[in-house]
Amino acid sequence: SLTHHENWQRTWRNPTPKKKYDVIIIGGGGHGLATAYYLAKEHAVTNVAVIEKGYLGGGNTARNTTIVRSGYLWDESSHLYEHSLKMWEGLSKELNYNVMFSQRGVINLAHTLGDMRDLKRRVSSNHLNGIDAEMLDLQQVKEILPHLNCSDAARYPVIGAAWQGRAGVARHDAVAWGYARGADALGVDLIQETEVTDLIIEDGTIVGVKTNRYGDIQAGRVGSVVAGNSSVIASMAGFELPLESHPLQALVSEPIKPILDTVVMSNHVHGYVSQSDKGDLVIGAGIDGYNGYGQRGSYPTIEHTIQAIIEMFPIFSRVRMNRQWGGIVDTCPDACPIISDTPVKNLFFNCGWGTGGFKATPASGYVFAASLATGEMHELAKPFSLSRFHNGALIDEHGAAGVAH
Ligand code: FAD
Ligand code: PYC
Repeated sequence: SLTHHENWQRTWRNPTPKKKYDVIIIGGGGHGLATAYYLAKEHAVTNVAVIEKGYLGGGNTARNTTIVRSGYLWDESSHLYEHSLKMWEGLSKELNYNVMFSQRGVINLAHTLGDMRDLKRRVSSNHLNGIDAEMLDLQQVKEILPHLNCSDAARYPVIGAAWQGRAGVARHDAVAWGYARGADALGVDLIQETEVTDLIIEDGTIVGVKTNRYGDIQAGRVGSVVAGNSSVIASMAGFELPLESHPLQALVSEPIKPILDTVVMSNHVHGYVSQSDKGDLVIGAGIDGYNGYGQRGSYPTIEHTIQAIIEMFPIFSRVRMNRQWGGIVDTCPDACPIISDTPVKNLFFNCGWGTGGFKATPASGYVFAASLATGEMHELAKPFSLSRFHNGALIDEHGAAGVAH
């Protein structure tokens, strides 16, 4: 059937890098590519290279469970994630690329009075920030999730939930590809299979990067957007970041007929599940307890996570699992990102999104582009500066992160 599909056009060029760029972005995941796109589109900064050690979007962007929502607790994060959710609502049109954003709603189950109080507090806080969120009683939960085990005999019976109707899922690859195509069309050079092996710093100012494939490349400014590898780049710059890198695993089942038309998360029994457009159940775990850079799955995590999913949905007990994998997440002590200048002049970091950065891809790129273009942090990014670890202005979003860590 592919016989007549020949001579396909490249979606983006495969350029040899120039000797010098105004901006180099290290890391061609969704966040790096979005940054490059908005640098070119919003700030007319087009002498830009994205340097990616593997292939575009092959890191956490390819490995996540694609949940998009904005129901965070504190104003600073709510503003950022809601900005992102609004951008998602127009993203397919903006990029002329179908990112398959499906606002099928996200339901956060409550199994204890403690859960109910946490969720109520967050829902109230969301209302103060103009974010759609509501509490559901058990009857309303049953109407949305007819297959959920709502029995009193469950180990942790469901007693209610929080619901965000505008939340949902998107197609992870499409987001990376849409931003990549858009950035390339605006003149950005996307350099794949090229690792940044060191930073070139003179008198406290970054002036370029060293690569394993093209030698030294000079830059006016450098943005590091490498998620789980951020500590590695920081060590090249001679400072430490308050980050831990952990594997986070996910798995998908064989495709089955449509059965689940929303996204279900439970902090308590701990698991989250949605059904992709292909029919697979997309299932996620908590972070692995140890630090590591392994992008693979493990049996204990499958067992623990599947236990939780089956406790919630006994109907899935005979569905077969197809694939499992891991990504490396960069977790901060307050479960919030770092979008910041650094002790090295003209070197900026965008990292620490941990288990929850996919949903932030558009806004992260938008605010980081503004910071790289002007040298001044964008208003929405300012609370996420590295300085918060010195002045104590932490923004604790562990509860809203939705993933145990
Ligand atoms: P990445 O996509 O990882 O991109 C970073 C890139 O940097 C990589 O491609 C890497 O190859 C490159 N790189 C690293 N070092 C170098 C170097 N030295 N030189 C050149 N390139 C380099 N978030 C949500 O919002 N919702 C979810 O449902 C969700 N589920 C998740 C489930 C799992 C299993 C995982 C692992 C993560 C999940 N996340 C989720 C988190 C989300 O995936 C990340 O926060 C987000 O994708 C980070 O995007 P990024 O572009 O910063 O990173
Ligand atoms: O951030 O909503 C989230 C999330 C869900 C699963 C992994 N991350």
